[in-house]
Parts: sequence; structure tokens; C-alpha cells
Amino acid sequence: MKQNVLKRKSMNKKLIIYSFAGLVAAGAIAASGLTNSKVQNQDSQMPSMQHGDISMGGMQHGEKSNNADEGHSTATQTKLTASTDIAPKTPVKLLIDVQDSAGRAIANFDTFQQKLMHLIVVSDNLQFFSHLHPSYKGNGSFEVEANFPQPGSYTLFGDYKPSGEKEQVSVMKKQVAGDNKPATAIDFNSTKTFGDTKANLTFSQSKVKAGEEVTLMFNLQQNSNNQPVTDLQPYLGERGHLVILKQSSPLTRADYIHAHAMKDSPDGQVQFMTSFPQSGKYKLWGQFNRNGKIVIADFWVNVL
Ligand SMILES: [Cu+2]
Repeated sequence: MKQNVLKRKSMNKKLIIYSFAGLVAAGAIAASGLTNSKVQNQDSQMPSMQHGDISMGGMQHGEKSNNADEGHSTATQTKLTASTDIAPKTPVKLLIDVQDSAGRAIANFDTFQQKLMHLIVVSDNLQFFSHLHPSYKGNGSFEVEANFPQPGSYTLFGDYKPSGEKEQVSVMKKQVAGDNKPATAIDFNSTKTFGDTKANLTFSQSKVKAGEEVTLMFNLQQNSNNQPVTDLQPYLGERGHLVILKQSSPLTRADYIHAHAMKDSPDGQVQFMTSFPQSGKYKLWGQFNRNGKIVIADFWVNVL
């Protein structure tokens, strides 16, 4: 079943984006196996802001998800509206409307990981990352203030759970006018320093291969004395959060992995279990709470 809707609306000074989350029926996965379909979308950059800027996210059918929840799932889409034209380094209010495929508001959501929506914003070159929690205004409408530090293309992953249903991820696109900065070289170092935290990333396998389950271990040390940190606290109810994106153009739902920390790990270490669907270069952002301060530890990994 394919569904591809491109709508254009003239809205003065507003940017509207439709995106579709997975159309996943658990029964269909079991019956037909897993199929992926990527919809490649052109960003329709309008010559004039008067006509808006519309693009669609990737769509995914019967996708294998890290989320083990069983159950019913309806097709959802999100409509992204910016309150103003977006300029670099200027906070902008974004509205995200969650709808069913007919455009009707989806009004009820379940909390997961302590929030109703998790919004991951990345620059398409994967240099910039932010993890936001839009506030719910009712009637399917979420609001959040976002910051886009550089000109260029951005992808937003909205992660939410319509009541009683599976977690959905909607992909939205946003263009910030200006010239793209050339992407910096990929740094595959496995030990890096983030403020006063030294992080080292290791894997259960010496070579990380596509499709294989792998455990990722973030070892966190106090930079000043190289001792394991002892001040880790839960972040959004877990020992840590990990977002992984495969370097691709365009970024789609299939490139997004949100891994959950394993419950038991030694002091100063946070473990995640995941698998990388395809070979390629992936960027990982681990997020940890050190005594109320969130540390973001980002790494690149090459998956064979
Ligand atoms: Cu979140």
C-alpha cells in the first residue's frame, strides 16, 4: 500500500510540511515479512516565500522497528509550520500538527519516556543535533521553540505515540536560507572529550556489521582524573538515550534509530543494544544526565 500526498498551500510567510509516519500493521509484518520502501522527495524550494516551501518526509511500510510494542497502528502524518521565516541562530516557534491520513487531528497521545513527543532536529550533514520536547496544545497540535544554527537543510524526526498505538516517527524537512557550509571531515575517533566528560565508545564486536545485534558501551570518565563518573542520573527515565542516524541524502525514517539504554551496567558505563540496518556511515549521539547536566557524546561509526 503506497500513499503519497503532496499538497501545496499558499500561506503567507509560513512553511508547511507534510510527512508520513510508518503505515505499520503488526499482522502484515508477520504475514508478509519486512519490506522497506523509501519515498524520495524533492524539496520543493519555492522561488518566493509567498508560496511556501513544501516537502515530505520518507515513508516506511512494514518497517522493522526497535520498538517492541505490538499492536494496532494507523497512518499518521505531521504538518510542520514555522511562525516566521527561519534565520540562522534565531529561535523560531514551530507548530507540529499530528493528523491521520485524511488530515483529521489526532488528539490523544500516550506518554513514553516521560514525554508526549520527542523531536530530534539534525542538519542534513549530521553536524548539528538537538533533542527537543514540544509541548502539547491540544487537538493534535504541538509547539516548540527551535534553533537552526547554520544555513542549509535540516531534518526533523517527530517521535510520538497515538493513544493505544505503536510509536510513530514522522520525518519533516526544513530549509534555512543561505549557503551550506561544506561538511567537515568525518571523525571516527572513539574517545572524545565533551566539557568535563571524557567518553569512550566500544562495541561488543570488533567489526560492526549490518543486520547484526551489537552492544554499544559508552564509558564516561571525569576528564580531570580519568575516573569513571559516579554522578549519572536517569535522563527521561532511563540511564541514557541514544539517537543514531545513517548518513544519507535525503535522510528518511529508515535512517533513524532510537536505542534504549540497558538497565544494568557498571558505574560510569551506559550500554545500548541495537542493530544497524545497512552498511554505511552512522552518527551516534548518546545523551547522559550528570547530576542534572545533560552531556551529549557524539561519535561516527563505520558499519560494514
Ligand atoms: Cu525526548
